Amino acid sequence: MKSKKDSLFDTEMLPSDFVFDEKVANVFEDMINRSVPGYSTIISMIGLLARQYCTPGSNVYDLGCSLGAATETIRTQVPHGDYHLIAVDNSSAMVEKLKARLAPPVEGEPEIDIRCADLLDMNIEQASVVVLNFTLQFIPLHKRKMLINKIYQGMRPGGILILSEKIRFPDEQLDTLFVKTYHTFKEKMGYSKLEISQKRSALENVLIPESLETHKERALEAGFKAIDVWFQCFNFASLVAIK
Ligand code: GEK
Repeated sequence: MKSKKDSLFDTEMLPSDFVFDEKVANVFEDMINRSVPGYSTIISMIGLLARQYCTPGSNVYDLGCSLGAATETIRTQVPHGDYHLIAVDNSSAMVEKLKARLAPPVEGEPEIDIRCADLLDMNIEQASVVVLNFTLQFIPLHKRKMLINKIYQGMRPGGILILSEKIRFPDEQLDTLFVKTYHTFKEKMGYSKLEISQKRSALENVLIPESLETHKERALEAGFKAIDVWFQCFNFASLVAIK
């Protein structure tokens, strides 16, 4: 079913923090496609990456799966069905919607193990592919190191972590340039100045971006052998880290 149009912030409202509730789940597909430059490209490429890295008998995790876009692309792209695909989100509205809209697996594809849980409490084990597609940015800063360490510990050697994030730039001038350009992008995608500014305020305490350097250092400290950016558009980037 096609997502409804996101007009959640189009009338003046009292400031409050953004939450992933039913109202957001109902418009999520439209919201993320019009708010994250390159989102659909990133989703397709996650499929191509998973295809190469998903090993027989392993677990594949989509952490903060929302409506399961990454999960679905993995399921269709990985050429064998010998793996366990786990999609996790702590928003019950997202999980219910995902369960309702998910097509049953075609022959040879695995069932999807959908869980409504806090990813911080999840056991990660025998993972060949772990996806954090615009999720880490919502995890409190002081818990991020512990999470990346846990993911690393739960991965098979040679496994891949795909980490997509909104990023900030240490250079103030560049940061301003990218944020401004991003807001122009949102206007081009049909959002008004009021919608852009109200959404920005709602996300201020909830979505905390970090620099690429911070993400890279944290992954290397956890033990990952290599990490680099494979996609970037303004202040949005996706990285791969190899164990
Ligand atoms: C996609 N990956 O379409 N535990 C589990 N889920 C969480 C937690 C947590 N602690 N914190 C936030 N979430 C998706 C898009 S959206 C990105 C991810 C965005 C979930 C939250 O409920 C939401 O569904 C998701 O992380 C972030 O490929 O909205 O910008």
